Amino acid sequence: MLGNEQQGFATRAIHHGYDPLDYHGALNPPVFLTSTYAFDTTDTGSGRFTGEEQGYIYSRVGNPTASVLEARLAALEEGEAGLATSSGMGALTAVIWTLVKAGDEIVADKTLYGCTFALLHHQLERFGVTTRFVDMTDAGNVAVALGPETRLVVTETPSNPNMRVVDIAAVAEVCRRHDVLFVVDNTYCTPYLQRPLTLGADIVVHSATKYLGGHGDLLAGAVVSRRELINQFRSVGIKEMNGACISALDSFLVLRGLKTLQLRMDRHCATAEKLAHDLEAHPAIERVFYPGLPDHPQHALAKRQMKAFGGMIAMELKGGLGAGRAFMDATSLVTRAVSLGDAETLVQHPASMTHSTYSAEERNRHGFTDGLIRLSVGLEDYEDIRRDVMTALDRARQQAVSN
Ligand code: 7XF
Repeated sequence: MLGNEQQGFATRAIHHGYDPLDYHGALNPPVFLTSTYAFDTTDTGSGRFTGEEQGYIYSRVGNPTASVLEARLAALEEGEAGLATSSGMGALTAVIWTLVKAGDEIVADKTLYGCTFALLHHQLERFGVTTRFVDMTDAGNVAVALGPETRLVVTETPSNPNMRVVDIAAVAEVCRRHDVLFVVDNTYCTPYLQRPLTLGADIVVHSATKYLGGHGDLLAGAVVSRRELINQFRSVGIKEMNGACISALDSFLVLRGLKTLQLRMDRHCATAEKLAHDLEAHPAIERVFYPGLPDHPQHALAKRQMKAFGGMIAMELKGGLGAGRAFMDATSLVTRAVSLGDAETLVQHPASMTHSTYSAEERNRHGFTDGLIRLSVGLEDYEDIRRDVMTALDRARQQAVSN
């Protein structure tokens, strides 16, 4: 990591990359609401375009408020440089479109957020880029799937929605041996719980819409990697391809969210872990998917790889889809909504919502059921969350018994 390595995570999340004394003592970074930047001479302008001169050109390529966020995210992920984007999908497409060409292959884990799956499986195929999906909970499967045309390996861990955990160090080692870049979507964990670059990954992507922003009031994304790659993602992926630059206002809001990231994550994790145990004991539940539970298949790996087990829980009710839908309709405090990482506890049904980009056959092949329900555990009082969830489970069970 560059600079400030002696400072702790919370300190970096609050301070890194900004000195108030540079801006009239303003405690918070100014929001630079400007699309373009004046050049003092023609030479300055053309020099900035060739890269001989440092400085801003146009806010699609860089903005001073976004720069503070980018430096801060790089410091938190322990990477050389960062790029902030308008959404998580903007971050993913900036990375992938910069690095692949027709004829290339990608190897990806078999469970990914629905639109990441759709991008890899449905959209990139139209441009001659094919993806092989493998079960990355066994790193050996990655080695088998890699071919001469493979450019990228892509995973999320824990995976959205079913909480499988991938061994980042083991997959990174396979990628390194084959000279293939390894991309990890760290949205579920945030750099507070897991830092993929320190485990050997090459590129980290985020949906900053989630825990990093933390308040359900913005869309944003981010990439952290080596400076050379970040420069390419900015000048090709964002500048010439997807145009998914972050706005100064959203940069400010993510910076504001980061100040409490550690506090919020500690609370999300503590509440989710307690709730996962309580859910397991409820008679309406068939199975709870949470890496903090001792019977989770990758519990030992999660303990090693993550600082805590995160705020996301997936579960399958007895009675499958019907019971799951009855449960969702019976909650009152818990809000029916997609997205995650907000202060509010959210519940959603992946098969018909976030992962409806998979066909029923694909959901089956990729390993998640139509009955799966996903909870994003919020920051409300534990007892209030527990009571609402347990009452809704009781109601779903009564309905299943009476049908
Ligand atoms: O473009 P976005 O900021 O919405 O981020 C896309 C994205 C990327 N990676 C992961 C692991 C994600 O979960 C997401 C967005 N997921 C939301 C969800 O699962 O609820 C999207 C709501 S449809």
